[in-house]
Amino acid sequence: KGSVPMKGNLMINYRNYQLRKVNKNIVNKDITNVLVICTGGTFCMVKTPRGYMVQRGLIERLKMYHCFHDTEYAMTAQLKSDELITPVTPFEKRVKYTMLEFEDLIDSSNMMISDWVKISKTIEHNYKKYDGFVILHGTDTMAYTASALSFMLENLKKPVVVTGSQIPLLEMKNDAIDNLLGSLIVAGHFEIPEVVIFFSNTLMRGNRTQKESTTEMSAFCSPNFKPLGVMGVTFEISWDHIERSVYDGQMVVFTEMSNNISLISMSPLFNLNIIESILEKSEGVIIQAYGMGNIPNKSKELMELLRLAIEKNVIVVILTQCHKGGVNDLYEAGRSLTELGAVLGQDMTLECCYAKLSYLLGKGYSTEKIKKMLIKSMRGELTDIKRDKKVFSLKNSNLVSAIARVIKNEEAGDYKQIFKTIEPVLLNSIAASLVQKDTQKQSNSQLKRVNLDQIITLIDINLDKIDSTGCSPLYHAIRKGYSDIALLLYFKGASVHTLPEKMAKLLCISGFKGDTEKVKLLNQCEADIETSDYDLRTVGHLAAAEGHTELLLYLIHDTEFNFNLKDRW
Ligand code: ASN
Repeated sequence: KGSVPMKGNLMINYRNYQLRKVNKNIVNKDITNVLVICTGGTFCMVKTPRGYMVQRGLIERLKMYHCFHDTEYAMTAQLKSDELITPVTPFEKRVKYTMLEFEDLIDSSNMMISDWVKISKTIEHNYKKYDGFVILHGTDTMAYTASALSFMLENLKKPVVVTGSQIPLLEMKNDAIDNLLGSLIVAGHFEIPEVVIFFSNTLMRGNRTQKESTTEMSAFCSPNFKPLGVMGVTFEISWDHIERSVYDGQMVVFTEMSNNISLISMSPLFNLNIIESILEKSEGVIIQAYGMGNIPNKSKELMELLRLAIEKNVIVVILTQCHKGGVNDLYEAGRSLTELGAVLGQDMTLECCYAKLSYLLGKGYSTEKIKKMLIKSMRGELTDIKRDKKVFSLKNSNLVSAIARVIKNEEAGDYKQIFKTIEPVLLNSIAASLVQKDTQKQSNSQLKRVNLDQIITLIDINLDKIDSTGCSPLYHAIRKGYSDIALLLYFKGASVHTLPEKMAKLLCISGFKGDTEKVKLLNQCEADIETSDYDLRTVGHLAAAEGHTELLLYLIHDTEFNFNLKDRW
């Protein structure tokens, strides 16, 4: 064994490992299937004496462009009349797409709940047949639709890409071609189980977007969340930020959205009579407050109106008028409102807040449940910094400012030592308050899980921090068999990082011992379970050699394990 060129082998293995990891997110087919649902918008408009108006017949227009339809290839491919096929994409595939043009195309300013229902039902109806979906939509209400769909399409596992254009396809110079082509590439290639907007070469989480420009080609922004991808010569996607549903079940569509929601945009000209009637008639009220979430709290009348409304179970959500950032209760002028029972909408966009409230009210949940869900991220729509002050206050803690001071002054190499010192303190504080709060006996691992969950939400830990041995926290949790901690980390977005030789060792020992649970955990957390050791042996080899039937059956039935991998001998 000593003569085996270990390093070389490992490098090859590592390269394969990386490659496989990347490919995991790309649809594994030569021709992928996409459904394009055309709802209208400038994309399919023409100039008329009465201004721009929608016009049907998009499929025939698209057929004129080689980039949208490879006529030569299409002749051999026996396509249906509503099907088109692209030339070979940069990812060496072709995207075959069906064009479903709605009977009544609309300027998206006419978009209503019934249209969202129509779009989502169409997706549900065709869900199994296609790898991804593109929705052609006007830009005016695109951010609303993308936000709404992100909630309505529950348990989504396929990409839904919403796009449109600022200039019609029919005009000589336009942004329609690039936007649709990019969207077809996203929907046809990538396993992004989210509702996204692709516009002006940028891929954004739909419920984080806003239309920011009436005239520029880059009409959309994502003020509080970085784009998920940028298309240049290459297509860079931030895979770590892709939101994935944690449930295994089927995609289901929720359609009972509520429209009993109003907006009060605070201004020094506020009118108590108008505010009173809004509060009286709505189930949910969004207050677009000043700055960090402040309102004119010196007005006793205004505060009394709000207090009464909240008492009557009206859901009051506070957002900011600022273009960036979220709200909090740093100022008394804002805190007076949360003390009455209003909810901080964190860094949600207005469009998304409407959609989320509409969804939660439509579900008919209790006021308490709606308030709880509003501050939690359900589809990656807000930055989830849960600050449960009763359990542990970071704000009031001298400890934290002391740590901050130390970290500022220390060399990077001392971080490890600092973390070693503060970790037990954090754990103990949280554990102590939990025990006080809940005298029921909890199992050790349950306590650990809760603690870790709280620590992760309390402080901004980089979950993928690699230690000096090359491993991430998730790897250590799996190695030690803490399945609850491992799954928690995984669902919070952590990845399994380690050196390939360590991964191979862990897998091979598990194979040797027949430790099915560990292999399952590794697979669940998306580790590459085919990683092999220096003899090119895998968990499959070891499980077979030691006669561990349960593990083998798991590998055969529940994973895509490649049993054709050959070892050196
Ligand atoms: N008014 C158009 C729409 O929203 C604007 C556009 O698509 N650029 O349908």
